[in-house]
Amino acid sequence: MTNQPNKPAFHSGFVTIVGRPNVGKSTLMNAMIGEKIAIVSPRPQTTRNRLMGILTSDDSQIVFLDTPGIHQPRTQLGDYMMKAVKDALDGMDALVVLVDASNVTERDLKIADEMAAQHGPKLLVLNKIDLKPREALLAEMARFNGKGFDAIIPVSAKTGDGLEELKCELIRVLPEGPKYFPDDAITDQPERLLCAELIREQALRHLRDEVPHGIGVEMMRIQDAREGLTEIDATLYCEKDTHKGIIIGRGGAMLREIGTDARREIERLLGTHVNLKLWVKVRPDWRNRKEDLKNLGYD
Ligand SMILES: Nc1nc2c(ncn2[C@@H]2O[C@H](COP(=O)(O)OP(=O)(O)OP(=O)(O)O)[C@@H](O)[C@H]2O)c(=O)[nH]1
Ligand SMILES: [Mg+2]
Repeated sequence: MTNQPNKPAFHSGFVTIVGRPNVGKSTLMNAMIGEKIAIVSPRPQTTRNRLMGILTSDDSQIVFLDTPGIHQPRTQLGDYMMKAVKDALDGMDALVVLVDASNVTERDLKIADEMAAQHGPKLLVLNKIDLKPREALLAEMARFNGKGFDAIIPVSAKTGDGLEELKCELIRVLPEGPKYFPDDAITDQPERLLCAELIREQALRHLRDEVPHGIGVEMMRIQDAREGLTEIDATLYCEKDTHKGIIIGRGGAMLREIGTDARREIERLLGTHVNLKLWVKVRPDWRNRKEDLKNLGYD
């Protein structure tokens, strides 16, 4: 191979994003990639798996790993989620600890302390600065001084403020390395999982109280029916008969709304028309049942 002395070094690596539930980890990853890879909702514990988002430029490839929000698990699903966090910390090249600048808690400080033990470069990123007056931001940033972070970076995943700085900083701390994925790859998630997540996202958006936490989506069938049309059958799991009634709604109105909005999102993803059929099934305590967890991809 010929030497190319003027070619700048290529930097690459895996960047794990961790933090409390709801601080905006998934929103941040989506904003960095410029595509919707992870679903987002105002409810805590939206993300249940380790999700990958790949950002490739001329001189770098940043592979983000979005993770479930760190919490005290109370179900086997919760245990699975916390294991997903642990696994994503294994072998990473850099760590982003994300906090909500408009609501920094003792828990965030504790997570920041715990993460100090991790090897490699660590960035503390304060998200949602669009919600925080500039003057008050400095004081929040100062709370993370002396905890061993290589940088403390304020951003808004919503407005895009600070994201370019974050990208530059990540490229700076990532090692020289190969292009792990092809230029056009943005995630490693299979289509059927992305579709199931888009259905769950609409269920999270439309449902209230404790119902959303007990929702799981099983893809029963996804099939190219003919040119430009995909047929999808999916089952929404819930934990109680009363929840099933709420999900279906009066005369089926709620399930129709969830289905219509999910179909629109899936059509955008697949670029085809979609015929989406949804069923609702009660599976008491599925979040503690191995077989059910496996069917939903949480294994
Ligand atoms: N105002 C504002 N809201 C944001 C920002 N980033 C995320 N949000 C909102 O915060 C909520 C949570 O966002 P998610 O991205 O789902 O948070 P998460 O950390 O992935 O949450 P879990 O998956 O539950 O751990 C959503 O309602 C987002 O729209 C931001 O920069 N500014
Ligand atoms: Mg998330």
